[in-house]
Amino acid sequence: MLPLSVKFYKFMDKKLFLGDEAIAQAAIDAGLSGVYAYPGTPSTEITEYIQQKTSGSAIHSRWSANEKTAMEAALGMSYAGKRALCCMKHVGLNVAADCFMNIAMSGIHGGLIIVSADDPSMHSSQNEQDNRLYGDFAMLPMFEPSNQQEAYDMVYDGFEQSEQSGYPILLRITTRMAHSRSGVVTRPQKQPNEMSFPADGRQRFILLPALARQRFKALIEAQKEFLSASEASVYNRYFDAPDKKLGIITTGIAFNYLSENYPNGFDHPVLKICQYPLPIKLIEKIISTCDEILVLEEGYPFVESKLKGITGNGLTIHGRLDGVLKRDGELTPEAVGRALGMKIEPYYAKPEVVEQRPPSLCQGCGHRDLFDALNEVIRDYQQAKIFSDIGCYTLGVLPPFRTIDSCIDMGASITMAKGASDAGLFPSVAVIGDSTFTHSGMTGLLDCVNENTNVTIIISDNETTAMTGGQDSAGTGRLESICAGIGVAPEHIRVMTPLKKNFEEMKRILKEEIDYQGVSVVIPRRACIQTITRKNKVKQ
Ligand SMILES: Cc1ncc(C[n+]2csc(CCOP(=O)(O)OP(=O)(O)O)c2C)c(N)n1
Ligand code: SF4
Repeated sequence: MLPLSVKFYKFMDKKLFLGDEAIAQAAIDAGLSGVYAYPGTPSTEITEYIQQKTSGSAIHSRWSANEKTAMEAALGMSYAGKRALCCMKHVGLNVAADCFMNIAMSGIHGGLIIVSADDPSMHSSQNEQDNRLYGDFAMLPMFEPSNQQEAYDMVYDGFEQSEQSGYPILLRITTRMAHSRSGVVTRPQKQPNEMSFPADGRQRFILLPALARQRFKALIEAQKEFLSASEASVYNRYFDAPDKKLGIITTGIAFNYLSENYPNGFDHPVLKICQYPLPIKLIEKIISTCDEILVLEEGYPFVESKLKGITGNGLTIHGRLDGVLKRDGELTPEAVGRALGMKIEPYYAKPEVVEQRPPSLCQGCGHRDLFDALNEVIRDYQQAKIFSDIGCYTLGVLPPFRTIDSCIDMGASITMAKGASDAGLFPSVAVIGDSTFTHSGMTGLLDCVNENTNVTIIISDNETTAMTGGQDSAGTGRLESICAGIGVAPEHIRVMTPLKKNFEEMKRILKEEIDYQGVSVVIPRRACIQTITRKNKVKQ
């Protein structure tokens, strides 16, 4: 049965929210004490919204250095009894995975919701991993909203559910949920929790083997409770319909896409899943009622694979694994319609004048001047390789620059340059941005310093996190002292201003440091012109 408030939603005032904003507003309304996050599309707007709406209040909302520090700080706030939200893009959960897997062991005290914003189709990511697998791996309860109102309700009620169960909740959204708008009814503002500490803190938060073994047993025991909550959840619903030749299981936003194809009601029974672990009884109901099953889910064939385990080989299951839907990429209402055998006309044909426009560095960007100078310098070295990182400067792969040779994950530029140098490569050069350097480049630099590796590390410092929209960068104003603190010789920390007029000086510095047999750091520093323009507009 739907909660009473849901029935009255249509009569109430609605606010038009992005999925990200609905999550943020719900957290504020639920008595949030702090959001901890590192920017990453499509999750960034959650924290930005909280920063905007709660500026000057006691709610913590400053960006963290990376996703792991964010999650650990959120856990600390929860330990002190307060409600915390922790947000990241999907690959961020890889960085925070050590903490995430172990929070499942310790549990929480104040309510903790962890948002993973996944990016199927890789609109702005290097992979399309589906973090429901992480939730399942950690054996934690998960929510996956089918619309913005559900996203709001899941967060608003989720803090309390998290406190009652003693475990965090993973809220998994995808790009379209994060970045599309719909009407949301908000609920009354709650007061933040007072500070308090877990009565059994030392039994839970010290994961020494003897205690951790107990905690793992407790986590296994808690699965029954998570399952009953999921079976009884208002977010998991069975819709009966006459044609039982096919039963359709949807997860998250796929329910929305299915509904678009059936404006007058479903022909086939539908099981909508938006809370995990999988509601086994509801699944048994649909598989025992229908001849065949179609699974519609955004991301990996997560439910589809599990279903094969539940049903054995007896039942025909369609989805991403048998090719009825594409194995990769986002779902769309059209793809869902086609999977159901409907004739789908494209809603909007692409006008002929529209051409593919590859992204490029902005005119006047400091990264451009760096690449121009670096290209000229490395021309003299036959073997030179440039290991890059993730940020605007990754566009240095495109013409006219074609400078970089790699881009794997945040921080990998420095460590890959190190490994290649260890293998005998010279010159081995890393290009990394200031925000990425403080996110996860610093530890790699320490490895280089400890072994006096022959690498040249270029920290292209535009004093912001430009690629995700110009958020503050954790090391602004302190990069030289950070590098010196890690142990780079001060005379090999070279700062320059990437401007055309300094071209010859830039080339000279780069060549000197490439030729130096040891660790050198070059910092081309000039503020991102887009971030400056945006900040100036806000000031006006
Ligand atoms: C683990 C992880 N977290 C977040 C992101 C999203 N992201 C990509 S690059 C980047 C930072 C870019 O800042 P910086 O290195 O300073 O380079 P800039 O874009 O400013 O040139 C972020 C946050 C990501 N790709 N991976
Ligand atoms: S947003 Fe800033 S850093 Fe990125 S390309 Fe444009 S000017 Fe350069």
